[in-house]
Amino acid sequence: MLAQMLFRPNSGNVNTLKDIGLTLGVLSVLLSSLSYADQSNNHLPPVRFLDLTSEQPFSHRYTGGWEHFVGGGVAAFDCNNDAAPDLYIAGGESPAKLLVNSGNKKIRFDHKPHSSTDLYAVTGAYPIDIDSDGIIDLAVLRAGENVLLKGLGNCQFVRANESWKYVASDRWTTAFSATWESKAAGPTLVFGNYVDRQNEAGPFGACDKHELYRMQNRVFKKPMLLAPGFCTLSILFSDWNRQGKADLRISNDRHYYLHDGHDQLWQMQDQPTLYTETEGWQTFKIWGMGIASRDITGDGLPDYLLTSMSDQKFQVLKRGAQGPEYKDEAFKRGMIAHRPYFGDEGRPSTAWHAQFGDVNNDGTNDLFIAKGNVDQMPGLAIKDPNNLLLQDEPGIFYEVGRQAGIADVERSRGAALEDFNGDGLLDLVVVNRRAVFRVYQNVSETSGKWIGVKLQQKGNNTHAIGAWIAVKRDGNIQYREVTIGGGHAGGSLLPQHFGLGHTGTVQIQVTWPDQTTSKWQEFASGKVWTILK
Ligand SMILES: [Ca+2]
Ligand SMILES: [Ca+2]
Ligand SMILES: [Ca+2]
Ligand SMILES: [Ca+2]
Repeated sequence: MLAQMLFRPNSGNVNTLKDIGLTLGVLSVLLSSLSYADQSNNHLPPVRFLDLTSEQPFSHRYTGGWEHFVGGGVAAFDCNNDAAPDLYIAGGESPAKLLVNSGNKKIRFDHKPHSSTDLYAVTGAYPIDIDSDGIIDLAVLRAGENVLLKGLGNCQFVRANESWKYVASDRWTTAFSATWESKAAGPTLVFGNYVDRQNEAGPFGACDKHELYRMQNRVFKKPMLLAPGFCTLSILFSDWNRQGKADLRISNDRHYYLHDGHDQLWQMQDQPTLYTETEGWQTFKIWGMGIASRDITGDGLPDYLLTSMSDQKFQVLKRGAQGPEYKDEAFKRGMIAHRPYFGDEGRPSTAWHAQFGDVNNDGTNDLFIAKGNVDQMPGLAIKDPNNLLLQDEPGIFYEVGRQAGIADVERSRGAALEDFNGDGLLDLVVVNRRAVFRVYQNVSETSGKWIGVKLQQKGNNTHAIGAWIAVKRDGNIQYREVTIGGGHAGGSLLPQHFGLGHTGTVQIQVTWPDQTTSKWQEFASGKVWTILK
């Protein structure tokens, strides 16, 4: 099956640091001696965001004690089918909020209160059409019982734990991902859990197990436990080697697993098993907080940005690897983002949600990273600005957060980088712990073109999760896997946005979850297209 991994040659990038074999510790020391101040790069097009927080008719904070030091996710999706993305935001000890997009050219959200959605103890949420009726539902993660909300249309939801026979536990859930293991079945859901709240010897060394739910006859069977758990804050089903099915990547927080844990990759089968070092999976320990996935290297395989304290990791599959053998390219690509790029005495950063997207529509993916202290950890930056890393042509990223106007220094957690006003420019919302939820409109004056792609298929898996979209322009192809999961405690289920530079017409090919491949078809830029299977 790994024969498929012989992909296009343009992944033949120079290997610098990985060949030197630097350890993380040595790398950190090396980095601290480098200047990491404003790396302004004049030849990149200017990117500017307008902070519209004070103009919103609501205010929201993610609050609470130590069970809400983590979490604070946001789900972005369209709950009333008007093509304007709506939001569901975690509140911790404050109620979660459903926000309906009521803006026009200017972004605006209105809180839609309802007892089914104004839930307490919510850490995050992910949009997913669980029952394949074409209306998006929500998986709501909580410190305590998780809740599945069935979408009824017109932004109305009803609790569906009982009707779908989803038997939730009392665990502290902080991560979620979903895949369709076959077209015939419903979704497979995995809830990633953090510290075991019932373990009196905890919290250190007391990581909880994860729960995997499969469907049969349109209801969920009793969950299978995935163990050992190592205190995860992000999980993602992703087809890492294009074998035609997703495996489950788990990023774990070494702060609580202490010595025995590491990041994990579960091979999905009836009884999932962990990939081992003999199969190529090189274990490593980070303060794993979030996962952002995208093909940055252009080889048609997903790369993974893992957020952490101090250095981020950027995992790229080794060329010719016979298993899940990754090298780290965060340093050489400028994605380390290990400490604040201004202020705060240079203490290390704490990074949470991360998301790739082309904020200037020049045809290359850029990267947003939410930053913020856990609460009062003195060894880490207290005023920790969020990052916006612009990608230059050779796959190198430059910090422009401050110039772009998104350098909030509050304790940021979840975020969504999506086009909230339909003008083709990716906007940004950010959930902050003990500080106000931020809404930013992208007002960059860029001439770059864009296209939106929405996949739709009949039967189960209406949003074609697991599909790959290829967008070709000027001989260059961008590849995109459609997934549910990753981020930090929240994700989007919206049309896929592609920046196109100056190209007005592109060709698109879809590899559907059943691995059938569509013909290349031509599409005009400047709008969202729905591609049906
Ligand atoms: Ca809407
Ligand atoms: Ca549904
Ligand atoms: Ca870009
Ligand atoms: Ca926009």
